[in-house]
Amino acid sequence: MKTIHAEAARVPFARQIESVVMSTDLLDIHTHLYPPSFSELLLWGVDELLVYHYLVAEVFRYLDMPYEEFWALAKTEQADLIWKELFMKHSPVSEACRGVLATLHAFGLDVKKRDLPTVRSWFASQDADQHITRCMELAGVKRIYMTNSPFDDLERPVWEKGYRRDERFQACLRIDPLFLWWPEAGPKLARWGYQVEGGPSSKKFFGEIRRFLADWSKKMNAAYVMASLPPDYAFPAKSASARILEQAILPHCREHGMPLALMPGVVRQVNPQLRLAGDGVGLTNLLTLQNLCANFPDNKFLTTVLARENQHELCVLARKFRNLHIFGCWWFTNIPYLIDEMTRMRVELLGLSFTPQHSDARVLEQIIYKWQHSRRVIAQVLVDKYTALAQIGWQVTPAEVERDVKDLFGGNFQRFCGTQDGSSS
Ligand code: FIX
Ligand code: ZN
Repeated sequence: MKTIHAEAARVPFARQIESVVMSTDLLDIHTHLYPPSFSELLLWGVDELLVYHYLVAEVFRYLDMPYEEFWALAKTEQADLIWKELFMKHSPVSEACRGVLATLHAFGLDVKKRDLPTVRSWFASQDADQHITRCMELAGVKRIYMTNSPFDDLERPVWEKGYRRDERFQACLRIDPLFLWWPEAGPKLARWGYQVEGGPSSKKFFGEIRRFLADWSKKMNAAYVMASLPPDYAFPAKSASARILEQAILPHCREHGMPLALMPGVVRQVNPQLRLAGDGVGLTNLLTLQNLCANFPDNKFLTTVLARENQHELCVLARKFRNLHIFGCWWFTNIPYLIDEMTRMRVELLGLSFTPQHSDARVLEQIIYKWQHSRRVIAQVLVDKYTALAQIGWQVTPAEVERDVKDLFGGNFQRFCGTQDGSSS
């Protein structure tokens, strides 16, 4: 009898929640997208969608051609091959394949025709700038957070020339080389005029790295500093990298009130022949993050971890440290099956005090499918949780649902960062 009553209450209630989750505008707090002023760094269109590194990894499950032969093909030829193998010769059921079709479908393109040339010409007729706005509208994205690396030789000149801000985009300072590849980053900093030649034992060293971080944070007006880390990254440690973190990066973040986004768990280039598609995943030792949160309570850590097996421990850490904000279902975990599992686990352990998703889009139009798919899963989790409350007599009001969803879709993140409008200014 009770179950029937709960089910009856569920239907209109569920629709209302779903519609709030599907339509609330959000902040996409980590992507690899750029405004048009970064010219070729902004990737968009069906060929880019098809040669996305997620699909490159998948197509090699079927291809037996040598890797080099694939890389020697022109982009359209690679896209043709991926289309043929992953969409025509097999049904496109993987999340990345389904994502391409969901995106085309959202533009009103008729995917059942399986007509790649027509799709190509439709994209060719789009104006990049207007297309960005349209994609953001379709995805319900208010602002796109970029990944901006001064170490990237294509990107750095754009900043140095003077980038005219595009309100749709927010910069974030990416500094992986400082963490991991000091032998590579050091000579570069020296070349750019920072006096780091003496190494960690010289008096100026850490101050000069801080000067580098301050210069670039300012130039970019960056919302946060970020880096991905290998699973075994250790802190505290005697390594140069751990000392740079303690004596330059963390003080910089404290001084400027910037969170440090740490993304551990990636094992770079487990198969270098796959190039960008060749990175893997490993189980992270989260003691490093625990040490950081415990020893630096005045620093704020934004974290997403790559391995599924780390997700529970990460939630428990977030229960212990309020200077830790969990975000997103990153990369290999950005599949509905795991988004569902992770979001339920997070809600059950943390309530609503996290940011459930980011898109990590590398190709503009991906924001459409990544958000559409994630929103559906998040909606279902919320429906279940609010229904469970209704069954014990607690009815959330429509205004409360809207409040909760806004928090999940950017409000929590902004509060954690200490910004009201999602920018660092
Ligand atoms: O390190 C990162 O920010 C990763 O998200 C990317 O490098 C990765 O290649 C990716 O696109 C994952 O979605
Ligand atoms: Zn990323």
